[in-house]
Amino acid sequence: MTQMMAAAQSPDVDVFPVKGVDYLQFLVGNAKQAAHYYSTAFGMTCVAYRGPEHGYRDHAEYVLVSGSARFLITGAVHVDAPGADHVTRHSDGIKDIALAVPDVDAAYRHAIEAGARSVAEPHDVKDEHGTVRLAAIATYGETIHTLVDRSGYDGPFLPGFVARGPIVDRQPAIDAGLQPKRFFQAVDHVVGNVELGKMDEWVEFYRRVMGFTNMAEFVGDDIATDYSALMSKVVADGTRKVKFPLNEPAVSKRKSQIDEYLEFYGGPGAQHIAVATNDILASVDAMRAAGVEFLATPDSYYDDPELRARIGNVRVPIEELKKRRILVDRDEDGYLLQIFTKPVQDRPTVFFELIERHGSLGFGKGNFKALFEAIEREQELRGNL
Ligand code: TYF
Ligand code: FE
Repeated sequence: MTQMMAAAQSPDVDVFPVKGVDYLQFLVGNAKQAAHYYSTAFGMTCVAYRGPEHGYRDHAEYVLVSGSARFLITGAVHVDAPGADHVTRHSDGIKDIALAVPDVDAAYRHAIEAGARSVAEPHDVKDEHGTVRLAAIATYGETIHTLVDRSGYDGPFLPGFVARGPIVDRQPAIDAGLQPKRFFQAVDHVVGNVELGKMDEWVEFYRRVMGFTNMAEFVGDDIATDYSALMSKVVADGTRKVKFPLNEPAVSKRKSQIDEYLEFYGGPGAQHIAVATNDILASVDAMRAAGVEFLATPDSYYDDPELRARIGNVRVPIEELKKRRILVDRDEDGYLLQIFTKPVQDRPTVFFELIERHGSLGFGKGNFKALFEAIEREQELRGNL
C-alpha cells in the first residue's frame, strides 16, 4: 500500500495520461450556419449529426473534422435547451475542450481527488456502434473538459450521432487546384484567458489535476507592448500533444487585449485555437478566398534586416510570407510559420491561429510584439483600447 502510494506520487508516473484533444465543442446561436462556415471557410468535413430528426429534441449538433481535429458544433433548438444560456451570455464560444484518455475512471478519480469540480461522473453511453465512457470536470470560466474513452466504439462520433456527408462538395475546387484537400490536420494548442492574478492558479490547477508541466514561460516585459500587456504560461502533458497556454491581463497604460476578451465574453474562456497545417500558404490563400480575415503585419516587419538575419532560410522566400502577412519565428529547435485570424464572431473573443512547425516547439515569442501591435490596431478600431 505504501509502495503504491509512493508510486502514484512519483514524478515519473503519469498520473493523468492523455492521448490528445478528442474534440472541441462550440456552443453557438445557429449551428446550421456555423457548420456551413467551418465547412466552407475552414475546409472541414461534416461527418456526423444529431438533432430533432433523430428524436434529440433540444439541440442540433454537427461534427466537423479536418485530419485529427474534430469540432462539435452545438446549437439549441428549443428555447429552454441546456446550454442556451451559455450563448446568451458569451455569444458563440468554446464550452468543452474534450480530452481522449485511456482510462476515464482513473483520470476522473485523480482529478477529483486533486480538487477539480465534477461536471459529470463516469458513465457509459451506447448505441449500435458500441460504448463510449465519458466523465467531465470543470476548468476556467464555464469551460469544461470531457474525458473520453472511445475504444469500445466504432461509430461516426459518439453514440446517438448518425453519420452524414459533407455540407459542401469541395471536390471540384480541390480537383481544380483551387483548394488544398485539408486546410489543417490537427489541433496544436488551445489558449485560455483568465482573470488578472489567476494565471498561476490555473497553471497550478493543470499541474495538480492533470500532471501537466510548465512548458515555456514568458512574463511581463517579454510580452508587454506599450499599450497591451499580458502574462502567459504554457502547460502541457508529458508527451506535449496537449498544450494549453494560459493568459492573464497585465496592468498597462491601455486596456489589455485580455481585458477586452474578458469584458466581451463575460468572464474567462478559450481565446484561440491553433491548428497545425503543413502548407500554411495554401491554407491562408484558401481561407482568404473564402472570406476569412487575418491580422495584418506591416511591411516593416518583413523589411527589418534583424528579422531576416534571425530567421535565416525558411522553406519559401520571405516575399511569399510578406504577400500573405504570415509571421515567422526561429528558436534553438527550428522555426515556425504562423498567422492569426481576426475574431470569428462579432464579439472580439474567439479567434484562430494557423501554425506550420518546422522543429520549433515554441509559440512564436519573437512575433509577440508585432502580433500584439496588430491586435491593438484592431482594438482601437473597435474603440476598446
Ligand atoms: O499561443 C500563443 O502563445 C501565441 C501567441 O493573446 C499569443 O499564439 C499569445 C497571446 C495572445 C495571442 C497570441
Ligand atoms: Fe497560439
